[in-house]
Amino acid sequence: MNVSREGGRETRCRREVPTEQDIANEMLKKPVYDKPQLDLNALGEMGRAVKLNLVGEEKKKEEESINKHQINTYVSDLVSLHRSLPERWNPLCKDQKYDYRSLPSTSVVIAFYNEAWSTLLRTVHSVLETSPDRLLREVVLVDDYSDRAHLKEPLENYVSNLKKVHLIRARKREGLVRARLLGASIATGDVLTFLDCHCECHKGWLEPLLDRIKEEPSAVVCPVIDVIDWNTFQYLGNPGEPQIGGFDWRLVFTWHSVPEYEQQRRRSAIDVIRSPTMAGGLFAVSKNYFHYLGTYDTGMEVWGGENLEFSFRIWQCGGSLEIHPCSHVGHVFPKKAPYSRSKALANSVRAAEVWMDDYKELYYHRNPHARLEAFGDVTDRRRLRTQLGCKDFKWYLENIYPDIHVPEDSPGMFGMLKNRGMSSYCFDYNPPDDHNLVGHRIILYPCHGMGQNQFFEYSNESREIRYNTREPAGCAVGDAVSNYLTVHLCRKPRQTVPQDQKFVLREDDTFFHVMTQKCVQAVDKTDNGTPAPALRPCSDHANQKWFFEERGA
Ligand code: UD2
Ligand code: MN
Repeated sequence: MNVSREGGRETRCRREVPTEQDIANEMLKKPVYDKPQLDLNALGEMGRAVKLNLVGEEKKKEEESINKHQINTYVSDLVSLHRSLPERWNPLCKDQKYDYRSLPSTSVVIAFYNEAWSTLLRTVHSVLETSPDRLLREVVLVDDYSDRAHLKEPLENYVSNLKKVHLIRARKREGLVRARLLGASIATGDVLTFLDCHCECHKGWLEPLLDRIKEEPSAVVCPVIDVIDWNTFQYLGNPGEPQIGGFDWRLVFTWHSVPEYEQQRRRSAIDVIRSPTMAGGLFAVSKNYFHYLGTYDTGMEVWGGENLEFSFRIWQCGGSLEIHPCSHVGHVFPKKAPYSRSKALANSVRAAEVWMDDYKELYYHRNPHARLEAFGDVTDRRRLRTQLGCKDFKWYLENIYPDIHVPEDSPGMFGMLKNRGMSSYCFDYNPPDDHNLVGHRIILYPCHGMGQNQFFEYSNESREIRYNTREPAGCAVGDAVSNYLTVHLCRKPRQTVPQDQKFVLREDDTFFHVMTQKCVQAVDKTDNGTPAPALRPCSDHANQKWFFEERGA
């Protein structure tokens, strides 16, 4: 440290003189390519939103691009393939020092299907411009049998001019699982790092992942996934603390805040965060460990389910799944799915059949049609589970995901909630989206037998009517003012049931609401015209008699 004297006072000069070690380290950090000079006037630079206010022909072109890719590729094409991003990591991450000489090397594997030119190549350039040359063995691009012209010769020519980038092609549509494995099969690095084909890596994203795997080879480590807006390409980042992954009983992946017990386990704000599940697309894993764990279930087609399957397997078979708060990668979440994902159901069933033991029933109850899905042969995957001596799903729930609400599903007390009077109508709850789960009215809707929004469960013990297909679980509340039923978050385990959530299912099949001393009645003519269950003085009326039915007749 430099010390200078000024008028007798000692002032410490903040700037440290770099040591030889620092200079050597800087050299080791050098990326494969340097980012070109920053042009702050360029569209979307530093992750800013692009707003164009187009009219006429150009507006039409923009709309076409959105219809084609479900991403505004008109805007994406105008943004530099080399743009810089705003800093989104915890400032402490900056001070982390890595021993570059001993970090494992990695291959980045990117499978793509019919991806737009600029989103794909921005991913590639971003990897090359943020990954230390010393650590990156190669980028493997796997074309999963795309049929768009720009991904043929033009792509081949373009990448042939890039250092360390290999392009291989599947001979038929493999789906993301087998496409990724195809890429992994030619990867030479110690660690496999998988990315989706519409990502942008934040400065310093790679080192934390590799450092953690060096320390713990059985850790599978995900970056924090920052959001890139599909329309403006604004780098939105991730508000506040990173979130962890969970799932609900439809086997849909969900995000959650980091639970208290995990905050306490961590030694610092930049320590890894254990996560019950991963979103799926972005993670690093030691190649050896990936093989030990049985890579992926190659019986999974196209899209979906593989992320939960791999998450269960990692934890149940002795590994750990973690999110590193110092590793940030942006991902463009499209407006909606850009291609058919019809195989997702069979993939989820495979995951349930291999890893969930009897808990798979909770899934089937909420998705009766999943029970009928042809999911192929899982003998090999079950054998793998035995060979690796993996723990059971009960252990996983209790130890890795203790916050999930495990439904009781006692016989005759779950399924469609039907009415004797309005006999073709069922309880139905349809929250607008998963971020907006509670506070809406329960309605009556023609019974469809598909589970999901019409799946309810009654607990004899706590006297709650639960809507627990999604996570966190919801409970019916009788509103004393409006007399309608809404859904609120259920109390936490061990907390007492609020009075307005207590419904006694009596011998005569009525639901008696304890707080208002009224009964739940199927009402056809409501204030907004939609039939709904409502609280009315108890009577003998058939519209006050309810029963559960597991599946549509
Ligand atoms: C998420 C994951 C994704 C995957 C999926 C579940 C993130 C950010 N994304 O959905 O990686 O785990 O959940 O399956 O965690 N692809 C192929 N062949 C196909 C279909 C897809 O190569 O038949 C590629 C695709 O071009 C992309 C990657 O696989 O690079 C993932 O597909 P996605 O981006 O459509 O999935 P996403 O992000 O909606
Ligand atoms: Mn994606």
